[in-house]
Amino acid sequence: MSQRTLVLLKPDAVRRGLVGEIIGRIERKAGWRITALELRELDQETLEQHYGEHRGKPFYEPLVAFMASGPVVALVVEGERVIEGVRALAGPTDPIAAAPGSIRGDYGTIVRENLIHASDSEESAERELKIFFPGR
Ligand SMILES: Nc1nc2c(ncn2[C@@H]2O[C@H](COP(=O)(O)OP(=O)(O)O)[C@@H](O)[C@H]2O)c(=O)[nH]1
Ligand SMILES: [Mg+2]
Repeated sequence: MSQRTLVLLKPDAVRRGLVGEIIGRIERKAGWRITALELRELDQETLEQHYGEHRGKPFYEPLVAFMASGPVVALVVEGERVIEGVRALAGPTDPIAAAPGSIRGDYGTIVRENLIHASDSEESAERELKIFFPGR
């Protein structure tokens, strides 16, 4: 089942020079393709749309501030079961709980600064792709 997913390499990944490392892991999965890629700074409106489900939670405001603290790399990745697959490569939200071998497990320690966003379902992917790559 070929799918499309939205991936964001968060400002910590860009600042720490981990973009190549993380994209390399995605590229090496057989048959997956990067079909869009852009370095960009996210404005407040984009972040409010993207993280709308978390509005009101205690981590929401600092999360939005962090995501606006520097450029991110936004990617569209296509391929077999790529939504589930990139989530598996990323690991769970808390990098300390994430298994070694996953991106968050290998490089993260702080829950907020967990390096990567990846759509969590087909519905989320469709919604998020419209926000970041409208008309694609
Ligand atoms: N500080 C803090 N940040 C959180 C917490 N939960 C989530 N976040 C941040 O908010 C992002 C979005 O949360 P969520 O959608 O639940 O996690 P994800 O889908 O694994 O990225 C996470 O990737 C973290 O950067 C939390 O309990 N504390
Ligand atoms: Mg999420």
